[in-house]
Amino acid sequence: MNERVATEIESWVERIRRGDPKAISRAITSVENRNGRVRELLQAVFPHTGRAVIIGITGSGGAGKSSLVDAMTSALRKQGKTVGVLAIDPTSPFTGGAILGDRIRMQSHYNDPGAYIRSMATRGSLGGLARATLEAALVLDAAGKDYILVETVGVGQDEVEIAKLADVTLVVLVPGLGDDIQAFKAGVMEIADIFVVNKADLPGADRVEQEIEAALSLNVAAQPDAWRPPVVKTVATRGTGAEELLETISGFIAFSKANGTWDERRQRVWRVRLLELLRDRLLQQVTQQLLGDAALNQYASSISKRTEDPYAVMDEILEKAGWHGTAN
Ligand SMILES: Nc1nc2c(ncn2[C@@H]2O[C@H](COP(=O)(O)OP(=O)(O)OP(=O)(O)O)[C@@H](O)[C@H]2O)c(=O)[nH]1
Ligand SMILES: [Mg+2]
Repeated sequence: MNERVATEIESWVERIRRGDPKAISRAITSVENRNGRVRELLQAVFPHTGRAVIIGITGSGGAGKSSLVDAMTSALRKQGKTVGVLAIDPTSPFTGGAILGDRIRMQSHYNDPGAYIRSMATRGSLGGLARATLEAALVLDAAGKDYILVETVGVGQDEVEIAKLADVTLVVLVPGLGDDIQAFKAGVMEIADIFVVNKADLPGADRVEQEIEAALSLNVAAQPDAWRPPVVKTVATRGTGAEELLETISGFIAFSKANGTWDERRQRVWRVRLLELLRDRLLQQVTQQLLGDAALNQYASSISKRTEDPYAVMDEILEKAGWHGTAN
């Protein structure tokens, strides 16, 4: 990195750390698009991170996640805490960044410098969303946000990956889900630290709570001293239950810090990310240095014609790259 770039990065990080929304936005856009000096930026940002609490909020479409995020933000701001919100939108990969539509429901916080709100998408690359979310959270962490609220829709693989990044994961359910709760169960039970039954003003909230409790008691695998996810009822549109939810979250944080799972979880996140970085870097090196497009096509062609086998090709490529170990 030359001196000019280093100075640029330095002042960019400076502005991020002061909480400058423009600098934050530009950083998150770089993260989404993998453009600019994103690697250098993240490296410079990293020493200033590790303090924020990341809260993941997931649940089916329309469950009231955004309303809940809004209510939680209000309650946190009342406590003097700063908040960063990332609304992850895996369904529309091309809306990237700028859209702060109705889905976010954060109108009341737009002019509050203590709350930064952003919707996020990645262009094209499937599975890149978890990485981008983690990196955007790093930016907000460096910007001094006390809490980072990450909203994701549904329980697909991408969402589960994102939920696993969070220090605390809330799963939002609503009355009237009926059989959906069954379908929901499998993917959700393992990631939920706290269940939120939102729309508790509608009939059937108690039933959802009972169903969750029933499902939890079936979870025989749970250790006796493990955290049992509590159920908190909310009416997000009125802010009802938001304070209780924050207290429950604090309780979970204290519990998992005391029994070590807090650190374990963060360690797991970085283990996964480190392997990804390594894989990306190694692949990039190999493809850039000795496996250009033409060579790759050549290999693929001879493999498909059965003049070479793919395993021998692997060995050949690795040998050229200077790795002589035998693969399994
Ligand atoms: N009755 C009632 N309606 C609610 C409550 N919370 C949210 N809603 C309504 O439910 C609808 C969806 O709310 P959102 O907060 O956008 O839900 P969401 O889960 O973020 O939706 P997506 O992001 O589209 O998945 C809106 O019309 C809200 O006004 C609640 O506690 N009670
Ligand atoms: Mg929403």
